[in-house]
Amino acid sequence: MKIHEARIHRLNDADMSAGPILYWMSREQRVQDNWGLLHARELAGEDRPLIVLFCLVPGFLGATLRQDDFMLNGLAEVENDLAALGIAFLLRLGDPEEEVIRCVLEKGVGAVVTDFDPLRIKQGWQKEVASTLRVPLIEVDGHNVVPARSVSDKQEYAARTLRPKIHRLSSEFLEDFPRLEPLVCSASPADPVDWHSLRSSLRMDETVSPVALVPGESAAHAALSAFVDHGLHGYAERRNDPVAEATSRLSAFFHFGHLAPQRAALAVAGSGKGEGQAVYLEEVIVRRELSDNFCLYNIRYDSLHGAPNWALKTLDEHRSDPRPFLYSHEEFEAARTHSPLWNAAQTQLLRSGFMHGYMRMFWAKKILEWSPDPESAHATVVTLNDRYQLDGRDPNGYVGALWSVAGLHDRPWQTRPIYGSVRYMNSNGCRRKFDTKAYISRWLN
Ligand code: FO1
Repeated sequence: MKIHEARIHRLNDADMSAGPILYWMSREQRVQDNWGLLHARELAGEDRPLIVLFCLVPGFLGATLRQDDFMLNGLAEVENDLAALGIAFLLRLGDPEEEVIRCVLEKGVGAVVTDFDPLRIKQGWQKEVASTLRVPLIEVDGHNVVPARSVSDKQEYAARTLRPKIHRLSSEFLEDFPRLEPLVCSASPADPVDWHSLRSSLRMDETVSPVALVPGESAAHAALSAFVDHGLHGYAERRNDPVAEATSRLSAFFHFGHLAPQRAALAVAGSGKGEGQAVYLEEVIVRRELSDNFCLYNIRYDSLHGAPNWALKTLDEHRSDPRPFLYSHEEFEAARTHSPLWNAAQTQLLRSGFMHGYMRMFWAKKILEWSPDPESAHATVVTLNDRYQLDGRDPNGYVGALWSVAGLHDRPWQTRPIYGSVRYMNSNGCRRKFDTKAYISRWLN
């Protein structure tokens, strides 16, 4: 079955040669609903082996035991599911630029397929590999319903400018996935990964403990069906209520690729549950694709200077406004501020690796208000988000940080101290939305 051409993007112009097809798995760590793996399977056809390679980079962008544990457990499930289809799974420790080339030479690989990922680190790996390889390196967008490279060729200003482009194309791209077929021509079975010795060899930062959420493709599908069955109706009202915990909590499964956002969109679109559907589809398609669009076209996506000029100007004009409260990075990290509500949010983050979307905005905006300057505020938001969120180091997180601190994809509001015309939020706003007392006692006692 041919996958949609627009999902495929050649990263070099080498010709395919004989030998196995290699799928270099990175962002989409799942077996089914994976356009990159489906394309690699299509290239393998009936007469070539197909090998899947994951390059494990210890301490990737500051990842701790929390994220690594979640990811490794998910990869163990990938190894099992691939074996059942006669597809070898290799895991190599170290620099992907070297490991991919080594694997290609070792196995006599004829072509390599890998995942689209707008993050600078991934683009760098792929560029390096594409220029060294003598065989094709083919990028497939397995993360977006409408491929990021097709939906727009520039940084979009806001959801309202991207939404019509997505709506126009979604009927063409919101298609169901074919099942991944077992391999006909299996490679010699690879030795199973020795997960135990791998873990002991990794210098994982154990100061951030694993979380209760069960990782992996099957747990992700269970979470999706639970959300569609119970979380969708009333989603429109309750999605901003952190006590109701009404959100889909699928973000960690999307981040590690255990679940395709397209699968979630298909399940929700097909659920027939009217009111929550439209709101959720806006988030899982438009908002998520807006984040990939921003990171793809703005290399300063993880810096304050990736923010729109109007916001940088207004924050600069208010740089020397008095700060009634000031906290250091360590005080924020330890949830030691004067605000019980803010401390409850930070405690939820420290303990559960998750913070509800609405609280994330309040939490980040207060860091802007209580930091010495916008640059250090933004750095604190990104550092804490990436260290403690299970879904940190993700385009969604970088966009969320800049939306909260510096008005990205938002508009100017009435001016006030410190914020300038960046949107203000406070605990009264939270109190209007949900039972803040219940939330505080849930996390502070
Ligand atoms: N991707 C990889 O290809 N190799 C890794 O070792 C790796 C580790 C990792 C740890 C934490 C984390 O949050 C993400 C990690 N990723 C890794 C990237 C992840 O797979 C996603 O592709 C991106 O972070 C999302 O753009």
